[in-house]
Order: sequence, then structure tokens, then C-alpha cells
Amino acid sequence: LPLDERLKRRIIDGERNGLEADLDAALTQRSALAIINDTLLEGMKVVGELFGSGQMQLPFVLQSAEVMKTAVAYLEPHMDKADDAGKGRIVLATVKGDVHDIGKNLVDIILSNNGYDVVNIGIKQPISAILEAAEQHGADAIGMSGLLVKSTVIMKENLQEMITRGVAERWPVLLGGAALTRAYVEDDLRSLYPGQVHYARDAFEGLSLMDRVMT
Ligand code: B1M
Repeated sequence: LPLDERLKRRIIDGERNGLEADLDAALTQRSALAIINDTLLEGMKVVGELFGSGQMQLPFVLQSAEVMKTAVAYLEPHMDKADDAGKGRIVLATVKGDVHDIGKNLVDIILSNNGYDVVNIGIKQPISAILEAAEQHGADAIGMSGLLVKSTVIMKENLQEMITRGVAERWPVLLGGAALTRAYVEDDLRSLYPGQVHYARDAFEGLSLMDRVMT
């Protein structure tokens, strides 16, 4: 198989033997980010389709996710880093009940490499823990990730809780994850939330939103 196909297959098959050598070879041709976006994420997309249609079982999805994580960790040091540190601080979490963190961790990498201080508090985080971290670390914004349809409901509840606690206008909120839609965030959630709430389709939109809310 050509290198690019082979790397994609490694994600789909959850095969990590020889992964580093293939990544090294790919790095001589393309940037780390291009490898992630154009190849590895394409592999994850196929995994999602196979799982969704019942052609792949959960343990294999987990293996694919592990190879994806290994690959991203291997590529991370090769990514471009901006010199402009200290642009602002964001608390990042996957919401309560949701374990998906590959997307959240990519957002962490992209923001960290572009001058933001990211406090990544992990998966399955209830709103109380998110707000506590935001308070404790003096965050400028809050980012919530969630991939399950259920998580989109949790995000709405989280915003409601922020209203109840009187902190809706304190932190701009960025939301992302595969089950969300722009319309849900920008129409439904915005209509009930007095503070800033933004939808990020991917990590780069997350970055441009952070640049926007920090100016
Ligand atoms: Co799960 N899973 N999973 N899974 N899984 C999905 C999400 C699913 C769509 C698969 C499917 O059915 N086709 C489906 C959800 C269905 C639904 O809710 N309607 C699903 C399911 C059902 C489940 C379980 C319930 C399965 C089960 O147990 N029976 C279970 C849930 C457990 C739980 O959370 N309580 C489960 C478990 C798992 C694994 C543990 C095996 C594994 C996760 C491993 C891990 O993350 N550590 C896993 C995986 C890998 C997937 C798929 C295949 C891939 C997800 C992924 O990493 N994509 C996924 C299929 C899919 O998404 N279509 C699926 C790559 C990643 C880079 O994309 O996270 O979307 P994503 O991030 C993007 C953007 O969304 C955005 O930026 C990123 C790109 O730049 N973004 C943000 C994300 N967060 C952001 C935050 C921001 C800004 C942008 O600012 C704050």
C-alpha cells in the first residue's frame, strides 16, 4: 500500500507495529498537522462508519483510538509553535458521562501551540468541576467537548446551571464535538443563554474563536 493508505489502515485496523517508521516517512513529505487532518482523521472517520453500521465491535474501536492517540503524541513535537505565549487561559473538559477525548486533546494541542494556556481537566467532568477549575485557574474561557447525542443535552444543562449560579456572563463558552450542530448551538442554546456561547466545528475554529473572544 502507498504510505498514506497504509497510515490510514493502521488507524482502521488498530495496528501500531511500524507506526513510528511510517510517521517518520510521512513527515519528510508533509507537516504533522496535514498528516493528522488528511490521513489519520480520515481513518477515524471510517472507524466511526464501521462501528455505526455494526461492522466493527467496540474493543476494535478502542484499539483504533489508542493508535490514533499514539500517532498524535508522536507527531506533537513536530508541530509548528507560535512564539506568542500568554494569549489567554481556557479550561477544557469532556462533559459528564462522555469518555471521548481525542478531539478535545487535539483542541488542547492546537490552542497550546498557538499561545493559549490550556487547563485540560479530562473526561466525564460535571459542570461543578468545570466551574471550579475555571475559578481556580483564573480562566478566560470554558471549552466543553462531547461526542454523544446525550452530551448535547448535558451541555444545555451546563449552560442552565451557569445561569442559575449567576456566572453566565463571566466566561465565554466554546462547544465542540461530532454530535453538535451549528444550528443547535447558535439558535437553540444562544436563545436561552445570556452569555457568549460559540460552536467550533474543529480545533481550528476553536482557535479562531479564542482569538475573537480574547480581543
Ligand atoms: Co464512541 N461513539 N462510543 N468511542 N466513538 C461515537 C461518538 C459514535 C458516533 C460512533 C457511531 O455510532 N458511529 C457513537 C455516538 C452515537 C450517539 O450518541 N448518537 C459512539 C458510541 C455509541 C459510543 C459508546 C456509547 C459505545 C458503547 O459503549 N456501546 C461508548 C460511549 C462511552 C461514553 O462516552 N460513556 C463509546 C466509546 C468509544 C471508545 C472508548 C471506544 C472510543 C473513544 C476513545 C477516546 O476518545 N479516548 C470511541 C470512538 C473512537 C468513537 C468514534 C469512532 C471516533 C471519535 C473520534 O475520536 N473522532 C466516534 C465516531 C464519530 O465521531 N463519528 C464514536 C476523531 C476526533 C478528532 O473527532 O472528537 O469529533 P471529534 O473532534 C473534532 C471536532 O468534533 C472538534 O474538533 C475535532 C477535530 O478538530 N471538537 C471540538 C471536538 N471537541 C471540541 C471542543 C472544542 C472545539 C472543537 O472546543 C471546546
